[in-house]
Amino acid sequence: MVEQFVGTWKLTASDNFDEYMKAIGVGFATRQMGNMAKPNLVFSVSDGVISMKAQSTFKTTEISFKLNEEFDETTADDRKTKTTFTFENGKLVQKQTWDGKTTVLEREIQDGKLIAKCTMDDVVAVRTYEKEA
Ligand code: DKA
Repeated sequence: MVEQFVGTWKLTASDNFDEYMKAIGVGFATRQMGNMAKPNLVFSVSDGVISMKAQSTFKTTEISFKLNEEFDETTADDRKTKTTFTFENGKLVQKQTWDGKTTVLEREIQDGKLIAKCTMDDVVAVRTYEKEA
């Protein structure tokens, strides 16, 4: 159920994120901002439309989408991607393709925390979010 993601989540840990950003082609200056940012992730669901807002001092992005339907996304690092979300085995899976490349971001709830696993080729970053009271 995607409803389990609904709420506001705060980044509390980030592992290998700089390497992930390098792997997707993010330049040095933007990586510094990305490494420092402690985003809030805000999920809501209404009438089958899921909204995901990532708020930080660096940038705020918001996307709204339906599962299994491709849409155009502009990412925080300004990639223009074709993006599709699916829900598989309890994981919300975001597939982004651009310039012949593909990255996958899998989000799931584990022990009450939202875990985001970001994969680009053989590079994996894991980011942990905890729910705001
Ligand atoms: C997450 O949900 C993963 C966010 C991935 C963003 C990649 C681009 C960042 C550029 C600053 O935590």
